[in-house]
Amino acid sequence: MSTNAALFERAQRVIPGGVNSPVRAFKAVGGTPRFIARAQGPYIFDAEGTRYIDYIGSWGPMILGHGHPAVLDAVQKAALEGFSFGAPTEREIELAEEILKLVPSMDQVRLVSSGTEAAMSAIRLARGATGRNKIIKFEGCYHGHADALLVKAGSGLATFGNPTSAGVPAEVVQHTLVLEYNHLGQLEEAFNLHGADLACVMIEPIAGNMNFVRASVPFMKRLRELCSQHGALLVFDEVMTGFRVALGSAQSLYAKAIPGFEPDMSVFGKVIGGGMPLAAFGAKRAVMAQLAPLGPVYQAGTLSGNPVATACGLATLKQIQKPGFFEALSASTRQLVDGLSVAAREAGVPFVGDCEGGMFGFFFTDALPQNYATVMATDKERFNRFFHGMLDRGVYLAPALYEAGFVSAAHSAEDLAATLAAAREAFRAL
Ligand code: HOZ
Repeated sequence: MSTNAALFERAQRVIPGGVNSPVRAFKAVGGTPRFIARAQGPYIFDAEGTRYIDYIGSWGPMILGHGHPAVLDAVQKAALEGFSFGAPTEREIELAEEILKLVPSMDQVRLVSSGTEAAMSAIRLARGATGRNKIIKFEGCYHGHADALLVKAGSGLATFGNPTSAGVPAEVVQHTLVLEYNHLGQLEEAFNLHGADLACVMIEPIAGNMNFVRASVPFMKRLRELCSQHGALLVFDEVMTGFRVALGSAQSLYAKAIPGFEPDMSVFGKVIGGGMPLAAFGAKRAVMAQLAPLGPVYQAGTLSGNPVATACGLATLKQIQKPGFFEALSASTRQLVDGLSVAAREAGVPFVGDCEGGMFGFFFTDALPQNYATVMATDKERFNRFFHGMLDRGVYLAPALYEAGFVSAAHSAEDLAATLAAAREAFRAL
């Protein structure tokens, strides 16, 4: 049997850093990444045969847990019919219909293969539809790794962003303005200065890439107003939150708090593919009509709407619509976050957590952070020691403090109790 350490060494010889996506390398927390051999329900098993209760769920897609029988059945049937045709299928229509039924802000949706591709295409469409170039994003919100979105704040609101990655020319991000999340003053000022040139504002309504931070209702309300006043499209990146925080996604939560609220465009991934490479972006018909082959905005993909991926996504979406699904998932997630908070308090550890639907986050600090800077000011060393304490006790949390966590419908009361027992020990050991 190969050990995780031996596999990591072997992987590093042939794959940069030994991983195909950086956070998997455990660089933030140190130690050896676990190489996963298989998964079932709420558990993953590494190459050494060790079982972990999984709170990553492939970074969100596995809302039903691993290997759900109905999903497996759909995928197996689809695979027998063919892996990829590069031609339209009826299943793509079914998946699009299902998504649109649950997200009334969109009339049409285009299926693609990854969240990065969906966000990148949404920006291009927003620019094509408005005839404007400038975009706003928020510090700490991650929208995949398209060049224009790998950007941090410039020196002021009149200056645009700086690339956060080598290989991204400054000219490519010269139209991207980066603002502080939840900062109303900056938002007003940015629209005053650039409103007439803005194609769109892209936002994670609940940011899942700086752990778990909600956009406040007043902030979202004002953002909606400003976008409407200035003719900029409000783009919701729901790759993480879509069909994960509520059946209607995060936008349904804001619509409850802000009468008539809806984004102009939405980006989805993760849950809609059920663990297969599938993502989507959608908007009202007039905007989507700008997209090729109808309109001048080009976008395409050999594996877009892949028949096996659409079968997986469709079967997953069917399950999450069963009566009581989100109530039960939300209750489990709430129980986890509340239980962790109690355990931390008993151990005298400053700790705060939040959750919505099946998505959660926690921080080693006293008050919930509202933006990237306050997330980064939380206690990283404590987080790292807690992460390893939990891993050693069979609980697999995200290996970086700036990532959200995910609970699945397969996590039982016993799994949650075992997690909290491990947490009590891990907090005491901090
Ligand atoms: N984009 C994910 C972090 N928010 C990482 C995905 C992965 O490593 O699978």
